[in-house]
Amino acid sequence: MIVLKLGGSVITDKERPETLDGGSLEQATDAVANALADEKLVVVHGGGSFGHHNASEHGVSTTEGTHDAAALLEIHGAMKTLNQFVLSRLLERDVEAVPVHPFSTAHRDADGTLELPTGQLETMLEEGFVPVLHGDVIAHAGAGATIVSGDELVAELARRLEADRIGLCSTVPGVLDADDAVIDRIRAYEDVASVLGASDATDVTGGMAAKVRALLALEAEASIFGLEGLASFLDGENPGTTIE
Ligand code: IP8
Repeated sequence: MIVLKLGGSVITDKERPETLDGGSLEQATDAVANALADEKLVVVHGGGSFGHHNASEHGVSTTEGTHDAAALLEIHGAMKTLNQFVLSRLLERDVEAVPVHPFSTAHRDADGTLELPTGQLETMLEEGFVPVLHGDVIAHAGAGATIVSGDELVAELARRLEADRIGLCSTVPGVLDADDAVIDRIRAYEDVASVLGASDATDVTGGMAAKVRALLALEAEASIFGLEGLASFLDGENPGTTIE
């Protein structure tokens, strides 16, 4: 079972609001379509130029919530629009992709813990579907609703679905060292603290340090790679950086 994140910056044009990077999205969905044989796959995508600007306009983040339903619908609506684009590109390639919107399924407890039920995902996978989730807004006890990032969903899904492999398709070819060379393997955060910054604990929205920390905490191995590594990852190889 594979959990794959398609980074928002990979599939959208970050310079222009609500604009796809059509070529990259096609390349990514081609790789998914070519790889799928008997493998169970869950796809999660980020927001890129969708969702983030609406969220910052309304002051909503992973910790700052809102009770303004209109603001939530705007953020959620932007993410659903992107989700629809991803789904349609997958369907065009005969991937049986179906949407799962975290707003309707997940929530946070008062301490911020993400509660993400997976019964429907397990049934979808058993029935041969490819669930496609996305970063979203979710109800948050005591705070209205806050953002859940794609990275956070990936980590939680990997845990709950006991994923065998986790892949993060990013705009960089892996975790880079001080000379911009791809680091092959990371076994502990100390291995990379000097390049990623030792005091990055506040970065909860998806900086590389936060990604590495979250992935190190998981049972399964994870890979961070660029779009050019996606096909080989789905083929069972370890492109980019492997996080043990
Ligand atoms: O791009 C963002 O998800 P991410 C979700 O994975 C939003 O951080 C802004 C609604």
